[in-house]
Amino acid sequence: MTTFADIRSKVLNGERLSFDDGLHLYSPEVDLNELGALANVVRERINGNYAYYNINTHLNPTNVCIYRCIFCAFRSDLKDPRGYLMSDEQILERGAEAVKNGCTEMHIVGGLHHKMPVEWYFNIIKILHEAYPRLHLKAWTAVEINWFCHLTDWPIRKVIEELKACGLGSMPGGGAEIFHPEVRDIICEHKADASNWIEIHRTAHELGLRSNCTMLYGHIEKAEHRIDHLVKLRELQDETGGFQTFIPLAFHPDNTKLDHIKKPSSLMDMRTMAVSRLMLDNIAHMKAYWIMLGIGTAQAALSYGADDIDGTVRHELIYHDAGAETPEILSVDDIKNLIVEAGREPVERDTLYHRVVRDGSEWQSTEPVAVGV
Ligand code: V47
Ligand code: SF4
Repeated sequence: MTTFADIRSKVLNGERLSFDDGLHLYSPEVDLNELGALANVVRERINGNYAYYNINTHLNPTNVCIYRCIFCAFRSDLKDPRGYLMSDEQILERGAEAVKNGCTEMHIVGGLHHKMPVEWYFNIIKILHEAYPRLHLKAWTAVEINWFCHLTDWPIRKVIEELKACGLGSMPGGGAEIFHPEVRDIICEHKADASNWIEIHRTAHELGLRSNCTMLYGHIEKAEHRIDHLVKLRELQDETGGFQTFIPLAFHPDNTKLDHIKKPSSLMDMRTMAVSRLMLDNIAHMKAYWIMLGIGTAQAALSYGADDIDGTVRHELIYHDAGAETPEILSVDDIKNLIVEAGREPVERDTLYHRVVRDGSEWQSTEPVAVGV
């Protein structure tokens, strides 16, 4: 029978936790503060006292989506007046705004539009990269890549190679949701399944792209589904080492088909961050996405396993459509202050975790941030 004391000694000796250990960490008999303190040991072993942030912006070129994930408040039907599709001019304006505001990264994801050909998605990367070559384009989740394979009939490798040639810099971690089919078949039955999602990230890593990974929790899944998900991510990371950051995403129910479910409590958010830090012993960074957690919980999470707070985040829609009450943007000073208030040292990073040094409106990426994973 697993005990917390056994788990603590494993972690302190640098041993890997098993599926059953992970499950035990979700049981109410494990004290949250003790769990957080253990996750904090690992967090500080890997990232010291640093807490990373970046200066970034989001672009969601369309919200029209052929899929109907039941947790999603962002999507729109083709004929719904809420539906939008951005023009090339609007997209380039967003690029100009990002560069003017000192952004180093643009995070691009959106719906799978019923009518738009694959060239439209590729062209977004191409025109932004041509106009703003220093802006890192972290774009298209595995779900979108899977859709591009469907539209072109090309293998995953060719789709990613073409996107790289257009200027793709890395891939965000969205679309992972919960891998286990008992949950996935209910919440997003049509989209890329677990093996597709994993194969796409494996191929991206083989082609030299880094990517992130996520888990959407706090809806219909149980602890065993969450641990299964984390173990699957850990296995791929053992193979490729290509994941940079894990982002646990708390479900926001407003305006979704699951609006009868209460959003997870802050205590659940903290527990999930800590369990993730302990299970994912081979992923360097854990992100407390402040937009989704709220600022207070994100600050506290910096002592429960998290070492990254994402960025200034302009134009976020996915969480705000689903009822997030956080501001739509934070200034760089706000971000730095919230990190300092949490007792950590703020470090601006670029998407690939190089330290960013600024001099007025100029910026340079310098050495990789120190990581002990
Ligand atoms: O895949 C959608 C989630 C994801 C809701 O890679 C929802 O750096 C909660 O992946 N409540 C997209 N979650 C966002 C994402 C992300 C965010 C920040 C940084 C990075 C990164 C990636 O958002 C989707 C889905 O899991 N999502 N609707 C909702 N109502
Ligand atoms: Fe479409 Fe993504 Fe929303 Fe699913 S989560 S309905 S794929 S926009």
